[in-house]
Amino acid sequence: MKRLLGPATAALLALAGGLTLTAPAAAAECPSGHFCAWEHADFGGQRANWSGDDGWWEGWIADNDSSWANHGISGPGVKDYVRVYESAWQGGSMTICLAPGQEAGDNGAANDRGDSHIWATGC
Ligand SMILES: [Ca+2]
Ligand SMILES: [Ca+2]
Repeated sequence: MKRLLGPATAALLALAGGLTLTAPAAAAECPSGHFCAWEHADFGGQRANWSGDDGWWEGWIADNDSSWANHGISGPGVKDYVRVYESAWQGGSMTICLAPGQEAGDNGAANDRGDSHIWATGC
């Protein structure tokens, strides 16, 4: 029964009903253990997801990231925060940093700027 009530179902309901996607907490569909970034705000459009670091995002998501979710798994000494940077290989400024479990449906300062990210022990 649990599977029937998953995020895919919610997304279908939202599409079918024309409901707003004003999201409650933990609304983003992002695999456990992954950092996800979407090309549009509110977790819309194509999604990129990574379980590890990436110093050079693919072209379609680089400078096109508009919402983010950190579904990393926490634990003692685990790098469970995600830092996103404006240039490749953690160059330039940090555009956004997500705590474990944190989701951001939009962020004006970080919008369409990310080029790389690393997992870290803090922001
Ligand atoms: Ca975008
Ligand atoms: Ca950039």
